Amino acid sequence: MNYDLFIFAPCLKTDVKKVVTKLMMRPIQDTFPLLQNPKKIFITTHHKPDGDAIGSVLGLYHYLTKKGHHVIPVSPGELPDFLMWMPGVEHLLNYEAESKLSIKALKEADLIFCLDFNELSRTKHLGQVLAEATQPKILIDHHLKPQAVWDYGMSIPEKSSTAEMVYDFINLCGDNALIDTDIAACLYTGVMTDTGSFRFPVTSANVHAMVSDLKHKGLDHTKIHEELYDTWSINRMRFMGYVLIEKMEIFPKYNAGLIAISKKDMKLFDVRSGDLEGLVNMPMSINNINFATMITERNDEVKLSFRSKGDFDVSEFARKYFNGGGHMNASGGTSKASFVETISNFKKILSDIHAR
Ligand SMILES: [Mn+2]
Repeated sequence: MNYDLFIFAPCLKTDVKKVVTKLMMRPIQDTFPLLQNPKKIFITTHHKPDGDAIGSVLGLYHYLTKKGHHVIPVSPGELPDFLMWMPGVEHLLNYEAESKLSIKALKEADLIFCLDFNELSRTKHLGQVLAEATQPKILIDHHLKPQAVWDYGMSIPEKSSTAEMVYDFINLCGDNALIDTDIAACLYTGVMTDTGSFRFPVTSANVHAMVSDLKHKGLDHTKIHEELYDTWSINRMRFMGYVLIEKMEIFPKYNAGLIAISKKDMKLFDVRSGDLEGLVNMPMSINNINFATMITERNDEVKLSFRSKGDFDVSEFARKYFNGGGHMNASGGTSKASFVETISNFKKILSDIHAR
């Protein structure tokens, strides 16, 4: 493993009001002295958590608990059903449903771990509470361009997943031997879902070496794959068929595909936002399509997800046009315009880009 990756160029923290800049985000190794004796540790992740978010949180939860710490894992909101099997999921607090308990845990915590996001706003309502918390904040994340609010951390966009980075963190701590089947299941879920089952370019030799190690520790990968991908409801499958026939537009000239789903569509099939997982990728299974977008109507905003193949940077695209960000080949954003307006805005941008 190349530990050089863990040595950081210091990044600047800018306090806009006071125009004070200070050096920060010390390397994760600097947290080791803080973890020498039992601590109260709050772990959280992004809103609408996915397999990597919950896999990382629970993987780290099991590890730090084994080390004798008192750990409270908190999700900013509800979990999708396909993650409800995960070991330790019963210990997770849901900030939206259990905000008092979550805030109490945060106030009592000595340390705060933030996993799989790098802007506080990604935790939605929890963001303000986190911003006000004065305890050391530790970042483990692989998204581009982190906000400068963390005291310690690893921010490595080249990493496949936050789960891979939690694995690296455990190894850095010299605790590879503590990885058991629960930790292995959590970390495998994160790395498998974030690499599209080991097909995306971020799937490095290190990822396969990690999985090999997890297999040696008793990982049952078939069971995990079935839990994640073979537990659809009948409605979800029929909804997928409906979307592909009625709601997908392909623009061969632009090598692009668009799926747009309204609240009405979802109601029609009684599906929830977790059931949309993976749908954005579908257009990219079509020959010559290398840019896919999904626009979904939510209660308070319109959400956009972007995927690409090759060197079209969708994190830049999301940042430039839709107040978003993410990774080079997978990103997301939002729009304050209506659902219908957002669709036409998007199409306009698509044709403008190609007119240039
Ligand atoms: Mn991730």
